[in-house]
Amino acid sequence: MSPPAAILDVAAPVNGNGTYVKTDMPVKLQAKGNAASLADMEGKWDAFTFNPIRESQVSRAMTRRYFADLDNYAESDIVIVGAGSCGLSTAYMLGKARPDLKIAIIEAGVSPGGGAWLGGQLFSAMVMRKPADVFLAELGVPYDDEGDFVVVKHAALFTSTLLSKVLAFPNIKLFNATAVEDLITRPAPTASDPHAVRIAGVVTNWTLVSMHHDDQSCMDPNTINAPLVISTTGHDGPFGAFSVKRLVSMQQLEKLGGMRGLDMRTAEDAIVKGTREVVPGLVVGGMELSEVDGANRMGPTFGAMALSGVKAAEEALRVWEE
Ligand code: 48N
Repeated sequence: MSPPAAILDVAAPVNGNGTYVKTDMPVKLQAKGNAASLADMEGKWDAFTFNPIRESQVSRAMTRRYFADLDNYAESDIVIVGAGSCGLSTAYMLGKARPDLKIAIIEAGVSPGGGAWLGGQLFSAMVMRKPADVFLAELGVPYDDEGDFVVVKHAALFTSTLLSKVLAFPNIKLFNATAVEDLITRPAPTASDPHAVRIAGVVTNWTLVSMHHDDQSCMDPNTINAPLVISTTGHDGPFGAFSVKRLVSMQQLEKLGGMRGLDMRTAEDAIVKGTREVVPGLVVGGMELSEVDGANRMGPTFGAMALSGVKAAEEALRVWEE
């Protein structure tokens, strides 16, 4: 079969209702609006070509958006620190409840999701104890019902579904590969503590920069002002329990509670029930909270992360509406 004629530089024919009209003329795949179907590529790869581009267009397409977001979210309504299962669950609940609020998520890792890409060790399935199945149903994540608990066939199915829904909210911006390396504070003296503060935002830097302050000097950070910060930075990893440890080092908390040994039945109730505003302007949820109250850890079960996120969002809106 002779190769089809070179792709003609014509727009794909579109009929009156905007759908592609299939022709036997090989057409260049145009941008959105009159894109040909995938079927039009079948068997025509020899003549296939992408639309033209100049490298600077790619650079500008990325940088214009990123710097517009940095400008827009420099003043955020709520900042969520940590895009693990708790932080993402919090973001989902807030994004759904308050589309009017500007919500910035700061995630130190390049890939958000924290510890929720595997069920435990290197096993894929994710266990959630009831009633956390209600959150899975809200997201439309299928699971096997095992009575008192449910099992998602792969943890990545939960995390990717949750992440995609969070990122789809127009009022939520994820800044990944970006670490919170300090908290913005304002004096908020009380009768018992003249040095008490209110949290008023976060101090950020590229994560790789944050990890090299010991061997490179004067790499100053950026900032995001926000009247409310929700910290869900987990209990492990290079920055684990970040905000709680920073509160201790700035004498806003007396000491770390110290996460206790594994006890699923104790840990999950404690984390969900304990999710709260720990100091004015800072709500702590997920496993970071175990470093406040000394809660047990629960190991490879994630219902508490999801429902701590649900409660963190509720706490945040309570504080917001005070
Ligand atoms: O998944 P994590 O670590 O935290 P959670 O609380 O969302 O979920 C915890 C859960 O995965 C468990 O640990 C399970 C249930 N096991 C319990 C157990 O007993 O072992 O996510 C925290 C996220 C991570 O993605 C970090 O990269 C990020 O927070 N992070 C930060 N992001 C920005 N700035 C920081 N300073 C920072 N610190 C951590």
